[in-house]
Amino acid sequence: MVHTKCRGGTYPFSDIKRFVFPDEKVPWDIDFKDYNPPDYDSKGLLNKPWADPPLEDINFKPKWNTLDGTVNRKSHMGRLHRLPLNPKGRTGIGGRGILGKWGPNHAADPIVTRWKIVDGSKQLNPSSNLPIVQFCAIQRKDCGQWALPGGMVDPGEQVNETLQREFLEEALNSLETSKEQTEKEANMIKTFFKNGREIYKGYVDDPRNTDNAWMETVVMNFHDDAGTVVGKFNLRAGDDAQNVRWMDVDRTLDLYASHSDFIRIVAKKLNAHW
Ligand code: RP5
Ligand code: MG
Ligand code: MG
Repeated sequence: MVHTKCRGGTYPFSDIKRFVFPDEKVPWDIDFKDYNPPDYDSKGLLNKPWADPPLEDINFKPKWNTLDGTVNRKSHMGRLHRLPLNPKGRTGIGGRGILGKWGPNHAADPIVTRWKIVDGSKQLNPSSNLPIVQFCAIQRKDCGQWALPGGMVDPGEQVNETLQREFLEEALNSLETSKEQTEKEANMIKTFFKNGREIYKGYVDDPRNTDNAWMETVVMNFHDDAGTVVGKFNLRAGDDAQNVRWMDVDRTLDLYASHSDFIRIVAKKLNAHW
């Protein structure tokens, strides 16, 4: 499948228009002499501790394809070239836009699920006769779209730590909750997140992607089969999330970036309605 969400229209938080071209011109190995995308490297990234310097900075000597200090510059998608090139092809914009790292920007996405229960019984979809699964969805502050409560892997952080931290921040507002309450919830999440299933690892079709910088993620499913653990939590939106709720899963879901594709895999694996 070609990426679509990082093509066309105006680049997020800018007035820069992406170069527009048809699907068949996406792969780099298709000749496209007239390809002339604008370059954009957000000024907001200058001197940010979490962002790379501009590529022209002579002191910037990134080690691609390896763990460069605490920064993971290995792509899940294979080896990078000298100047990192989007592994899925052209996006209509060069530079790194508003993404902090040249090349892969690593994130992690937890899909926390429970069965839809009404009056004590599992709800089946009348057409498929399969049980309806619900997942914990957040509404992003940056674009208003519903999404998974995921986030960037901090330098030196393990992916399983990111999954727990982001869930606590975005779905349980740990940054603005009392220390005692957060400690209690963090401990429960730590135990609950021990049993996860890997759903996906790789490229994300994110609207912030460019020809030289893109999102990658590791997606894990944590399923509360009895609905007695996280399924009972009082969800509270926090950090990059303006809203949080349990959302019914079916094929009409229209989520941020590639998140609906990840949910479809979970629905199939749980033998739930899609
Ligand atoms: C998406 O952006 C990932 O799948 C993840 O959900 C998210 C990470 O970025 P922030 O939420 O930190 O903006 O590509
Ligand atoms: Mg976050
Ligand atoms: Mg986030």
